[in-house]
Amino acid sequence: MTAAVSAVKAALRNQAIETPSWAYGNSGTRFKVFAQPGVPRTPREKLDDAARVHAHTGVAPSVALHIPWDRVDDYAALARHAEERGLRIGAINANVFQDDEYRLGSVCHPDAAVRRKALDHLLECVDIMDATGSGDLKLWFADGTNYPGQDDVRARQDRLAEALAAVYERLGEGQRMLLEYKLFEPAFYTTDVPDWGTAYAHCLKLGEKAQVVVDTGHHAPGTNIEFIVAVLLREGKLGGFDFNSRFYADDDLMVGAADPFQLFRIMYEVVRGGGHESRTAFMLDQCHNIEPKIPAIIRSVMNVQEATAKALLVDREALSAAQAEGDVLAANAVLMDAYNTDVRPLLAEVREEMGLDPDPIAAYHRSGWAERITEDRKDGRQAGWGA
Ligand code: AOS
Ligand code: ZN
Ligand code: ZN
Repeated sequence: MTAAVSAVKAALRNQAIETPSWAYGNSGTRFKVFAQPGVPRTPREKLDDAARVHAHTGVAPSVALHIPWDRVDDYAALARHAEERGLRIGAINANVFQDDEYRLGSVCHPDAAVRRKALDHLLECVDIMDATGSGDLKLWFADGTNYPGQDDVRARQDRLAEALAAVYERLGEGQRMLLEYKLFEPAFYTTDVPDWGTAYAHCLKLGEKAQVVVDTGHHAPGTNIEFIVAVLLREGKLGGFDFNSRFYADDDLMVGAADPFQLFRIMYEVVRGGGHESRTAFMLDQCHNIEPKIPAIIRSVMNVQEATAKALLVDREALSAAQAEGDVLAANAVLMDAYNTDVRPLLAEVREEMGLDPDPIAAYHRSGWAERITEDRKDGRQAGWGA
């Protein structure tokens, strides 16, 4: 094995992909949520399922929580439940969009009382970080307006800045605030954090604990996401990803399903910028509405691994030489050679070296877990959106 291949394998072994608790629960569109057998009823059962994903892939050691969907009385006990299964609690996702009071927004709402309620929730999420050992607070705001003139767009930015500053103040040692942007939806005229520029401007003012999250489904069609990734990494402001695929808008389909080439281009910029060795969080933000959830999450983890392996295989020396010579076609060919490499045998080897089955999905199907949870979780209310 050449030194280069062993370095690629080491990077793949050390990769960590975070799975979202909500992906294990029932989900759907506004038209219909299709319930699936065996779906978890509690946050603990979501962690039990996440532990299966980690057991078969070896690279999914943390789980993002969503509060209040994952509300429990004792968060330290929940973290211990995770630990006993070889997991840790990842990002705490705040939810300031599901209550009636938030009709006109949360931290940007014109009424100070609503803003206070939203801020209290964000601060509570930092308490949960303390209790669970989580290092990241993930903030996505549904705030915005639907009609020109509905509210003062600049005043809303001031309110947002005020809330973010109060939360930033509360962060402890080693804790980060990750600010996620999204072009539109649920607001259709203005969104208060619509793009990476707005998120970056707020994070820059706040300080180094504040960083931007790139959700791959949150851009206008045709946006060059890898360029955003390159720029944010260069500025030390790429906090992490919410990975998923989109064909139309915020589809939340499996990462790498719609456009594996885009995922490769993103991962190449991550590798180029040292993001795979830094604290950049590689999180999934997906919902599995019609496909079986655990195998879909395993498939998503594998898709990220495949894109990463291809990105790591880019011959950087040959690429630099072609770029320096201005040889457009040769430079492009270097990237395409890496993208067109079948990395599945390499990943199978990596898994075997980690003591895992080379085919995680087949191993999951053989494990009997799906049959077991279908049997064990017959009674009680399944977890789903808002629960
Ligand atoms: C919403 O569109 C965002 O992607 C958020 O990350 C959100 O919190 C997550 O999708 C769960 O609803
Ligand atoms: Zn997201
Ligand atoms: Zn989203």
